[in-house]
Amino acid sequence: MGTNAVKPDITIWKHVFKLDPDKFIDDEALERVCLSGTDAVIVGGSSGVTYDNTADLLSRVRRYEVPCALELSDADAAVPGFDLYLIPVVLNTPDGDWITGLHQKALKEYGNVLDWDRVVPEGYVILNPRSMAARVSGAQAPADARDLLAYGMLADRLFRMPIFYIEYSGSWGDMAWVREAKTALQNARLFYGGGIRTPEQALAALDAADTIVVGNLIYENLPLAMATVPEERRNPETRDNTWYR
Ligand code: 1GP
Repeated sequence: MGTNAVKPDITIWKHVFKLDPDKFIDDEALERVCLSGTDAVIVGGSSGVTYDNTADLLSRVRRYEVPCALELSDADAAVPGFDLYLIPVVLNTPDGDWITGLHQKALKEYGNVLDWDRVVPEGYVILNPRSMAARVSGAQAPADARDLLAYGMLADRLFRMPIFYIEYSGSWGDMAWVREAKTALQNARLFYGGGIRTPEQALAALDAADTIVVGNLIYENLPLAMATVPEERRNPETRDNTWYR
């Protein structure tokens, strides 16, 4: 399970699929995801993620050329060989464990063996209070769009994080809020994830954010999930894959 020689460039990602190692996906469905034209596959989940189910999913995704990133929320599941390691820092929780605590503990153990060139911090704001991510991290949803915008400033201007991730996991978000938050960003890329269930929602989210993340729909309705990939990427004739490796 080698890492791709070329580091994927997150600044050109428009669409990514997020696969949960704790959920079953058969080989045929996985092949469709990996050949869909999506810019990358992110492996990650909020519960039931283990070293073994993460390593298993990586080895299966590795049959294809699509870049594969691990969104790491538990150091025990730090499997080597991913192209990138996305590290969520939850900006809207009072629980320091999810901001620096768990990260410091993980670095104490693995800091010396990390390929820092492939580590990408994500400034995360979790807006769906019923999501597993919110419950696990104790995230407190922003009260209004200006609250969210200030978190964007925190990620982009203060912490200089390359990704500001608006996470509505499991529910469709407020695109007016997303659009407003984007105005705070100078360098960070705005990721939006949550409740994308139709191609129309994918387009609306892409209009507000830089990169959209589609998760649950893969498991609920695969043909619809395929239809969320931007048209120019879906067609192998028009797709530019030169950056894949
Ligand atoms: C979850 O942002 C992703 O981490 C995508 O959300 O599963 O609701 O598509 P959905």
